[in-house]
Amino acid sequence: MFISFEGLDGSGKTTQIERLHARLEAAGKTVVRVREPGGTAVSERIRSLLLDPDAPIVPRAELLLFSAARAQVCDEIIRPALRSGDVVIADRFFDSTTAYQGGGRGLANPDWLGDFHRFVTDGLVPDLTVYLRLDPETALARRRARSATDDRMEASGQKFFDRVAKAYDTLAASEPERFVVLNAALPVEVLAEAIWRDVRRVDGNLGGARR
Ligand code: T5A
Repeated sequence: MFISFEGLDGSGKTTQIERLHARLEAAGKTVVRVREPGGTAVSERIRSLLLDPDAPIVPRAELLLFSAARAQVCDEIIRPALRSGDVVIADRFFDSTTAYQGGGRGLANPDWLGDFHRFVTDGLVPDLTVYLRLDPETALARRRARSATDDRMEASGQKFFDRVAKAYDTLAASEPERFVVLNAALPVEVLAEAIWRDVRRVDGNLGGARR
């Protein structure tokens, strides 16, 4: 089973992934976690470039770099883990590129990006995508509470994040079978319960009802 988490910076993905990871392991599953960009030696190097506030990157190069990091983690980590029967949890996947580069940077329409993502991932699509929906102001406040400095993406400005949030909403509405949309302002444990219910619904072996 392949589960991805999506949402604005600071929406609570890491917090929820940690909880889901623990629950899945307690249920006897082997869990492989990846973060995007990252997860392999090459992808982590690309991550350093992409987040460095002192290295300007033009939007087309940005889209290609995020996608290059993804192609590597797909072949090196995600696909082998799925073949072994492990559960893979990804902190972001191609929906981030659609929302941030497609919506935020205004680079490409979703049709073009859909074909491009299929090429990059060689057809790999998450079974379930948890979208933690949070308004951009609250997301910013959470980031500020954690750190006073921005990485290169976080320094893109609030209008950028407004466009990203809008793109996520459009994306989630266009694929209601794959996306679960949750209000990320709810308490951590309430969200964790809701995510666990959805994961069990998709994976009948965990004791939930399949949809
Ligand atoms: N990017 C990425 C692209 O532009 N294109 C792409 O294709 C890809 C893959 C990655 C950056 O790259 C961009 C998106 C990003 O800008 P990153 O460092 O990996 O950068 O950043 P994020 O994935 O956004 O991770 P963050 O750590 O910033 O945010 P999280 O993981 O969503 O949030 P989390 O869990 O760390 O929580 C943030 C704070 O909120 C609190 C937590 O305690 C923490 O302090 N919190 C809550 N508070 C109240 N209520 C809740 N329910 C809470 N849940 C968490």
